[in-house]
Amino acid sequence: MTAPMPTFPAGFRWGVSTSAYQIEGAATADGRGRSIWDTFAHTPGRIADGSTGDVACDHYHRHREDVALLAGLGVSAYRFSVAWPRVLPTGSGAVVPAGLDFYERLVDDLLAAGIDPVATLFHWDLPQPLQDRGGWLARDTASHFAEYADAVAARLGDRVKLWITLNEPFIHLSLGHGTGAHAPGQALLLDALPVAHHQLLGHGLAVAALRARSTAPVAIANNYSPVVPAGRTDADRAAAAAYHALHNRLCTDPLLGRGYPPGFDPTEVPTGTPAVVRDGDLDVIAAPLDVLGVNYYHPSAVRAGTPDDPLPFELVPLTGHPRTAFDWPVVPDGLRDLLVGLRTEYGDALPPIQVTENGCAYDDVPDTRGRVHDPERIAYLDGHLRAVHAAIAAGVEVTGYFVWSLLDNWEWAEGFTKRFGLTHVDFATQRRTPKSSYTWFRDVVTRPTPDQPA
Ligand code: PNW
Repeated sequence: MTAPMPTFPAGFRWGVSTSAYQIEGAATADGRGRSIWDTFAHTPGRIADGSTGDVACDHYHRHREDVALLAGLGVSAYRFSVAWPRVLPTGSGAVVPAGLDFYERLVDDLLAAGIDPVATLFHWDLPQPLQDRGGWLARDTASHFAEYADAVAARLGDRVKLWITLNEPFIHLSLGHGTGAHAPGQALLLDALPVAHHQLLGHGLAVAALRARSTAPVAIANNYSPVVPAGRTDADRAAAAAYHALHNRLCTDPLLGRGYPPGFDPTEVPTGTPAVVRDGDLDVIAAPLDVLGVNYYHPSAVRAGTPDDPLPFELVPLTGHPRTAFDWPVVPDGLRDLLVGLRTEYGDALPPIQVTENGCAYDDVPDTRGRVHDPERIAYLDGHLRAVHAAIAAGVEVTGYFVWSLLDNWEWAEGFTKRFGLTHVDFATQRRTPKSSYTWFRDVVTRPTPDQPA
């Protein structure tokens, strides 16, 4: 780390992120219903190490210890998600107060520690009974999501400081319903596009529900991946444009009032069933956002597909960069290019941005004295923070940055094999050990800024 880290604007929000199914455990506590991830994880062959999130980091029973880790880190915000099946075990109908009690304790402990609670409402754990009625392929799921948002805001609307409706609707579409690598395990390719529309419709309806109960700002967290053509041919460039439209524009263009990108418009999905996109839907979806959440991990390289490929592109490894334990390329400048690119693409329609996830997996192991050294993670975060600063210097309004993740946790289809935490977790004992990246990030976020003397 060469030059000192540049200074961020006064009031910049520093945080870390987690999600419910990845850390909470307590899968049957206090009336929690089942989600599609319980079903998926308990299906043999779906998870790399055969594990489930039944216990995960046991955060449900250890949230005090985890709030103390947050306080020790010095962050001003914590992004967590609320498990829909804890609040509404069947997805709709009667609220289980005990489920909300847990989040109320968490939020109150955060506030007492001076940490802003940032609550995500849907981080992929759809109640299984809603999946049994069609899940996000069914239009009704959008209105059930708004009912759930109303129930959470009725309890926490006076204390949550930022709402995030959906986490990464594109990844939930593509991995959950396009390829089937994630729950609910459907491999529908582009026939899954109604899942995007119904999630975004649910988002728009939830925005209205949240605003009726809470004065806190409202956001959505999208995953973005700058797309690089694998070769110099026109066909590869066209494939890159197509993948950009799908990954980066499908869930951003309609939110910012532009409708769906050509080629991936759910209106065009051939069916004999009622129209997916109905009159007025696009207005609901384009409800003004206070913040755009940007989750960034890595760029994507694509080449043209062969004529019999079902999709107009093929993803290939992006070479020439260091790689994480997930085999994802480490490209810090991709984050600057992405942020500047959003500004260029959407201009004044772009709300202020907060980077709601950024981080990396490495095979972190405690040394003989129990300490965990993760210099690769420090280098990753250092590079990406400089990229955020460069984007701010170039005129992009970025008002916060959250590391994924506070804790090593249950990494979806990878089970416990991928460690993203600033804090090491021994899953056999639940012992938490802050890594050297935790200390490094603490030093970054607690530095005095010119406008905020120590
Ligand atoms: C995000 N990809 O998921 C999620 O929001 C987190 O829950 C997750 O733990 C984190 O990133 C790390 O994976 C992604 O294939 C899953 O590019 C897959 C991709 C990107 C993000």
